[in-house]
Amino acid sequence: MINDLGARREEFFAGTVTQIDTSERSLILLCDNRVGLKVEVLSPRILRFKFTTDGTFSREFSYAIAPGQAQAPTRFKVKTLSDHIRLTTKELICTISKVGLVTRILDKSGNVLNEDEKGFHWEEHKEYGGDIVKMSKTVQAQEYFYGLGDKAANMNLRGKRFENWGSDTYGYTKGTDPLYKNINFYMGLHRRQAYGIFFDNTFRTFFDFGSERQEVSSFWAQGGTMDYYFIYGPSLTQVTQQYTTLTGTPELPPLWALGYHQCKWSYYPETVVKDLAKGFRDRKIPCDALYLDIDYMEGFRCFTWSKSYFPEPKRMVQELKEDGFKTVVIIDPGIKIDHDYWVYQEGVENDYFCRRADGPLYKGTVWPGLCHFPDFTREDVRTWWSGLFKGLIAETGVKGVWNDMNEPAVFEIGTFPNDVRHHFDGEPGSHRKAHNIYGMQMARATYEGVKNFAYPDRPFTITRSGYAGVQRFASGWTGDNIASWDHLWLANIQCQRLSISGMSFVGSDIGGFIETPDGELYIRWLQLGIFHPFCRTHSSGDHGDQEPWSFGEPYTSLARKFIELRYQLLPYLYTTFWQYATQGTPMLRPLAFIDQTDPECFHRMAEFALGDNVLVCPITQPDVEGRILYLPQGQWYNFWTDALVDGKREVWADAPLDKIPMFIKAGAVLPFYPVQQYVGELEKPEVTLHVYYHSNPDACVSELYEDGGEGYGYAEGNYLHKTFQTTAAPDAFTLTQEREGNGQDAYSQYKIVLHGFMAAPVSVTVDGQEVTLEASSEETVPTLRVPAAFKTLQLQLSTKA
Ligand code: MIG
Repeated sequence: MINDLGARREEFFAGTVTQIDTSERSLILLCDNRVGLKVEVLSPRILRFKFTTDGTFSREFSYAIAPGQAQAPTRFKVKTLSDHIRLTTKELICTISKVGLVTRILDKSGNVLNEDEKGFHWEEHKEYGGDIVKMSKTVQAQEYFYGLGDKAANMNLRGKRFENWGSDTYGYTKGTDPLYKNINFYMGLHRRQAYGIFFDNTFRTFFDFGSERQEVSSFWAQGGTMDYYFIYGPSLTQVTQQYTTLTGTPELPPLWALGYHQCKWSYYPETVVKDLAKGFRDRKIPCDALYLDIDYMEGFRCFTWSKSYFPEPKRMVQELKEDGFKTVVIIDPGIKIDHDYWVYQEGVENDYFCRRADGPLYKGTVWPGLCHFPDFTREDVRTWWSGLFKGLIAETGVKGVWNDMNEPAVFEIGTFPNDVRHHFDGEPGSHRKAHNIYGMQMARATYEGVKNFAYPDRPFTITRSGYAGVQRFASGWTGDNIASWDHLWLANIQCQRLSISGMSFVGSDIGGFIETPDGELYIRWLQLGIFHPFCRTHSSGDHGDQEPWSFGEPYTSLARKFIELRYQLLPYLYTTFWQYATQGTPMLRPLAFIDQTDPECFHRMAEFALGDNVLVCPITQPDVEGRILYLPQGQWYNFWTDALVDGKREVWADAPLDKIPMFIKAGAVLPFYPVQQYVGELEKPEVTLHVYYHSNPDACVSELYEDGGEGYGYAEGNYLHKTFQTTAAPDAFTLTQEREGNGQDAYSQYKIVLHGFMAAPVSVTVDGQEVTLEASSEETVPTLRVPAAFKTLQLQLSTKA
């Protein structure tokens, strides 16, 4: 294989198996040339393959894998045959050749899911030592590839090569690679079955999906160990779920974090921030969070405040809070070399900063000028960093922290030189090994600090860089994009891809960071952004204003309309987040995740679902009145018109500038809040259940998860998980509710709005009691109110069979 070092070099392969051992969880094979393979059986569907080239397996340590993953051992059988060894679990068959350790994984019916081409091989890294570890696999017939985090490429990765080496890619475009995040996880889909591969290696890694040779996919790293997990679905959603529970899920965010956020580089001084806040409230445009970018600091010194711009930060933050705004501040890893600066002093005194190979502290130039950088791969350094947030969070009242520049980015030379040393939590190494996890460990330290000082409130953090598993510690954004239609298209793909790669709490800089959108582009972007779990307008600020009202009418009213829709969708978004937090289910779902049996869905990328019941397709072109999109199988209601549309075909959706193509699954129950200017403005917001008719006798299931939206009461059972089922019979329609959890309803009644019913029902009973429909001139669809604890709502229909 021609590797990234550009030359053909000598490659080595496994020899012949001479020793076979099994333990409770693993099969261990050793070859005559000291190459070894440990196959660990994590579950009937998850196998881990870890190789050695010298007879000893590296220590069991991973930044990616969430702690507490150890489960009861899984039963498996091992059989030695003439030329191979066969391991079987309840779901999988894995064969490993005795010569060369070439593996093949099949489902229990014998269909090949994944097979090695050459399998494991390596070459020596002549310059740095260690192995360049490689794996090659056969591309299956009609195989599609997905995943890999933030890649700015088509949804299907086939035919392309990618690199993971976190980079500050200001103004990237489609095709720029690598980007900010390093998520070594991809999925393959063929013969309607999906599997995933997570390559847990922190060195610079590469993934080739038939780019170098059409029939071969491969992945390799410039050091470390060939250590990968094979995850069998069979559905794509199950693959992401298993990967995400392996590498962890975030805790539930405070509900306000799902509101609308406003950011710019930078809002200062205080009067500007106050005017901004007033701008939202005066215009009645909902907003929950305002951001302070690097200019809030004194000379870009982290954990300080500019005395001239923000003389009394605590008072300002408190005043913003009284108006419903949460303050989020940026933090960078670079600590200014300044002998009079306490953070610098503490770092030097305790030797917390990274050093060069030959001993001196590493110096790099970023915003503050020359800086040292904490070694976040040391526990004591992380603890110190966490403690630094006391002032911002506990004393000043800041509610969230935004981790930037943590690839790590350094002016002029890009990142740290390779020789910079890192502790790597007990296995010291160079920046080559630590680069890709540096940002994640910064995010981790920040998260722990914010969480500690925010308690009993919930923490909120964001990060630009990260490695697999970073989702446990922070939400993310897609970095320095551009105010262009191409970038709006990209934002859609990148957020979906991050979501299926285990990181759902993501969004893009709405409107674009670099340059300024016109009103039309801004509104089209916002229309997409309200469906992203993280919803923030951000801009570099040096070209023009980018507030929802910066473009004048009709744009201001349109911005308000869509931000209001975001606030109405909050109970649905929160439920979708809860599914992600508890089951690893991606919040944004490409069509391939919705129907794995329909090949048309495999390459579609503009359309996506948010959660179980909402399908969206953004407009990413100027001056259009709508677009063609593909609706997956089933029946869908156009959200704007309530028209019922059959899926599994292309449809035209009208979408002048005041609409985005948006469809609701027939049979769904969609919970809405009333519009609020910020989360918590209404003490007891009434939930409206939008019920969408379907004529199916099989139940359609929708969920609603609710808790305090803040604090940890849910851990004590103070939540309500409601399951709604809708079923149809001739002349009748039933909605049932089941409730689990000890929480209290924040409201006594639901408002129920009936969509898609040909006529108002002739009678309605709620738990046996007849109720009347509300006669309201405002409502164009039948509406009623029912007690929040209702069990069965029975609608008698006369006209619709
Ligand atoms: O070198 O803090 O991606 O969101 O506004 C630029 C200033 C540093 C890059 C971030 C961007 C942020 C900006 N930062």
